[in-house]
Parts: sequence; structure tokens; C-alpha cells
Amino acid sequence: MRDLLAALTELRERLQEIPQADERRLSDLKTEILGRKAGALTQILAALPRLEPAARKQVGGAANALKRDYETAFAARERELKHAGDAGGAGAGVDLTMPGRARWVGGLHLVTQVVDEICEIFHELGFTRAVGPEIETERYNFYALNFPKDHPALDAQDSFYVGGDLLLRTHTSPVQIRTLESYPPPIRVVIPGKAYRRDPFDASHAPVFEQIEGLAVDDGISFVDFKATLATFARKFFAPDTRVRFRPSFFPFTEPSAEMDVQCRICQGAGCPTCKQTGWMEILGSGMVHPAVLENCGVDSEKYTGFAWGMGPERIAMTRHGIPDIRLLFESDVRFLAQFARGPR
Ligand code: 2U9
Repeated sequence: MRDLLAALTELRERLQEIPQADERRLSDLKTEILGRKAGALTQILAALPRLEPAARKQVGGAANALKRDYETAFAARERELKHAGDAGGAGAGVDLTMPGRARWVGGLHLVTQVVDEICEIFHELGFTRAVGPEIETERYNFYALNFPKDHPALDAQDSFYVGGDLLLRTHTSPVQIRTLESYPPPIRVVIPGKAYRRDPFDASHAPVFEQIEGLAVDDGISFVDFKATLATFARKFFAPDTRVRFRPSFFPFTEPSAEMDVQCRICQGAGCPTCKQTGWMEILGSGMVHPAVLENCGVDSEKYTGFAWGMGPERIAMTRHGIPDIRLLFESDVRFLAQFARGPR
């Protein structure tokens, strides 16, 4: 009996091992102590019937109490280990088959993507990107570009004046003027940037919008260079088989002037609501640089000629994707923008 009580005392000390045990150790301990045949405590309990009644009572009481304590300690440790798994630790409670949460990844705005793509195409054609101020003087925004003094664009009703003769530029053309003043030909520049006009904010107009303009000036640049460069751009941007046409137009800064259309991408020229049944979509205005503009910048118009163009990336994005309202491009609604989500090129 004394041996059994000593064994029980020893086993009680080993209770302390349980809170530190990992899953594997816990399972081994359970077998070692409570195992159905060879468990140390099981064997003590099995020996009880052979003891004298008084000894049976003393050893049995202590052995049963110890068994309860073991069972409680094992259960508590098992719960603890399961919880650790739930909290993200390795082991029980982690469902490795559960799908992960999708990470929200941002992208470039559709108009930014179109601006980058257009600039890249002109870069391949030998044009360098140039930028300039958004607040301009009337000279850079109008007069150097051969606008007459009574042109309606100079009216405060049409342009945003910020004081005196300073205004928010109504196009990016002042950057071409600054380039012509600062660098001798040959010049090939493409200018992306914002422009501002006092237009109502409706389905096809916005008071602030992106523009991309371009300019090539050199000795011997002809109308053929002008048409071929812009037609090449259209075929690189839309598709290699894109048909283009040039219609006569008028701008104070170009002579002759032309608007370039591409065959409607939606109806292939047959006529549809998007192209207003014409089979064509206008994508840019252009022309040979007016000699007066070259002279205003100190460039000899007898020696040099050039061509220039301007286009609206919002409008081009709308043409390409069939977007019906320009305001969708300003509202930052991710449900709309996510359709075009792409990262930096
Ligand atoms: C210089 C000489 C010539 C730039 C040009 C256009 C025609 C044109 C519009 C297209 C849509 C502006 O965004 S829009 O409303 N632009 O039609 N722009 S030629 O001509 C220049 C510019 C600078 C020194």
C-alpha cells in the first residue's frame, strides 16, 4: 500500500507537465497515465480490489481524485491548443482549404492609361514629351498663336481668368510656343496636360480636361509628313487596318487646317448611333503651322515648316470603349473604373 501511495504522490507531481505539453506530448502522457491497459494510474486503480478494505478506501480515494484532476488538466490543455490554432498559429483549428481574401489592388485611371499609351506611340515616332505651366499669359495662350484680339476665347465668359492678363490655359499650345522660343529646329514634341474652359459640365463637356498636343518643325516638313505621321498614330492606337480621313477645318494657328476622323470602330463605317450614322469618328484637329506663329517665336518661316495637332484623351477613351458620358471619367466611381483597371505600363 505504501508503494501505491508513493506512486500516487509521484504521479500528482507530474500533473505539472500538462500545461507545458504540446499536442504530441499530451497524447503520450495520456497513454502513459490513463492508458486503458498499461496506464500508470489505470494499473493502480486495477490493484484496488486486492487491497484490505481500509487501504482500498485510502488508496482508492486518492487515486480517483487524481484521475479526475488528470482528466480536467488534459481537457483544459486540449482546449488551449485548439484555440491557439484558431488564432492563426500552426496546428489544430486552421482550415487550410479556406479560400484567401482577395487583396484590393489599385490601378491607373483610364484617362491616364490613354495619355501614357498615346505619348508612348509618339515617342516611338521620335517625339519627346514636354510640359509647361497651367497658368499662362494672354500672349502665350492666344496672341503668339495668331488669335485675333476680338476672338471669343479671350472673353472672361469663355476662359478662367485669375487676374490681369493671367488665365488658366485653354489648351496646351503655350508649351509649343515656349519650346519654339527655347530650342532651334528640328523640334518634335508631344505635350500632355490639363486645359480649362468655361464650358457647362454635361455629357460631352468638362470645364477641365486632358489634352495631348504635338508639334514637328524642321527644314522641309511637308503635308505628306503631317498626314503620314497622324495616320500611323491612328493605326498604332486603334488597329493596323484603321481607315482615316482628313476634312478641311479652320484654326488661327494652322494653315491649312484639318480634322482627322477614323472609321467607326463599332459599325465599321456602316453607320450607328455612336458615330451619329456618319460611319466616322473625329479624333483630332491638326494642320500645318501658320507662318505667323513661327515668326512670333523667332523661327524663320521661309526656311522652316511644320505641323501640329491637338486631341482630347477623354474623348478618345470614350470613342474606344463606347463610354456615353464624359462625367463618368470624373466621378471616381470604382465600380465603373475597375473595368479598365491596369497598373503602370
Ligand atoms: C503651335 C502651333 C499649332 C495645335 C492644334 C488643334 C488643331 C485642335 C483641339 C482638339 C480637341 C483641342 O482638345 S481639343 O478641344 N485641338 O483641333 N490643335 S492644331 O496647333 C498648334 C499648337 C501650337 C505653336
